[in-house]
Amino acid sequence: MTGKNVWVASFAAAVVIAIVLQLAGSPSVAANDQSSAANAEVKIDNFSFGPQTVTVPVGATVTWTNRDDIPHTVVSTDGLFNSKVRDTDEKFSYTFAKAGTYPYYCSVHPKMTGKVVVQ
Ligand SMILES: [Cu+2]
Repeated sequence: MTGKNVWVASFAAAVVIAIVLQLAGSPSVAANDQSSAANAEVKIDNFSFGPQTVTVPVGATVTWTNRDDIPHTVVSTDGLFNSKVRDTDEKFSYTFAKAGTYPYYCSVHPKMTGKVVVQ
């Protein structure tokens, strides 16, 4: 073996060791990405809000999307928010700044009800 070949061989060995150490030393990159769970999505489909109750932290934004083929609204029972009529695939969002329980309904179909719990 020439000196150059020894150097190449040891360099290659070092690269292999580095790769093995890196694979062994990175157990899970996605282990602590809890912050992305703050906001919530509610789907409107088949004359119902789903999930019917969503629980979010203070400051979270809830987005409703109308997946039904008829128009619906999202209206707070307490008057806090009031969407315009949402046609198919249209969205409505509201950001909840205070803790509490916020019931809502669809003003076109008042039997459609849901709840946002902010804590
Ligand atoms: Cu409706």
